[in-house]
Amino acid sequence: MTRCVALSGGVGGAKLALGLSKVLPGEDLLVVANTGDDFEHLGLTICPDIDTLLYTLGGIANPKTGWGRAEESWHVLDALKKISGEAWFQLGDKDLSLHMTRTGRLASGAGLNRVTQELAKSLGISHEIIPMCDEPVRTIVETTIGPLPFQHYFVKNRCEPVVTGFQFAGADQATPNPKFIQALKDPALDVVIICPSNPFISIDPILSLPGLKEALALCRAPIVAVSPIVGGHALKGPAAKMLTELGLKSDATAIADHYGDLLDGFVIDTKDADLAASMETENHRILVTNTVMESLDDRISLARDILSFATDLRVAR
Ligand code: FO1
Repeated sequence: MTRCVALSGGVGGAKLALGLSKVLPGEDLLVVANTGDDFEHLGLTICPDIDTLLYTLGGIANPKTGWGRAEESWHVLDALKKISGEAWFQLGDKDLSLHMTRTGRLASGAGLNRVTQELAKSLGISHEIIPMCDEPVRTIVETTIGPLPFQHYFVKNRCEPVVTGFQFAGADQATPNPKFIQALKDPALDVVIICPSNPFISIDPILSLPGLKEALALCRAPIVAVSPIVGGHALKGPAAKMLTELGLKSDATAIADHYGDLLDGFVIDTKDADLAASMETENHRILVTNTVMESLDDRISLARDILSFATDLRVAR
């Protein structure tokens, strides 16, 4: 029975998901991956956040980048540079084997959820990682130079264009993963954790699925988000830059405001302890702890802190 549902984007979310996987048995953790970053590239379906979670929980992630595989080789990419020059998105040889397998299975009619379970099994992962839905949802970043498909904004343009908004193409036609909805309805669920992922591009695509916000509002377990902003800066990626470009304050408060009433609890870093008093309300409790996950021990101790915070929130209800 699932006791913890974690909503995750890529690298930051996967760090916490790994910590949770070290303290919870397989049947007690369900990790829901954002698929808004997915795209078709070189004829392959690439699902970066699912893959970052698979590689991280499978113990084979590239420790430097957080995405892609450790001990990777780049023969195909080198050959591609000579043939077509289409090498802006770095796909390693080992990583390619996963994209090829997924694309083949999708072409033969298997859904993304099923394919993800098959890939997780092949990597020996005992915790469940599921895509937010089977249908394609594609994040479009609206910028002052026009709308950009997510990976064109993120990788090709190195997050440089000024952001004005976001669209999640296909979200209104998608059905949230039934496992996800079932877990939210489970009376034994202890907590929903929104990982320290970018709220605009990693979590909002999940929240944009039909009926999802309502399902979260009806969920009896506390909903706890972890700030991806520490000391006014994003630990990784463009979250702080996006906040500023959208005219918002670049601090943890803006993240809590973004999620608003959805949250029962919010986790901020010790560096931001001075923000806690002004953020805490009766319905919205604050946990101050170390959220910077450099080591495996950091990931595990943050996971434990959040689970014990969730227990307090349940008792206080
Ligand atoms: N991120 C980059 O910044 N540059 C890349 O070339 C790149 C390649 C890549 C390949 C496979 C994969 O699963 C992820 C990859 N990422 C790359 C990361 C990814 O694009 C982003 O981190 C996520 O979409 C944001 O969560």
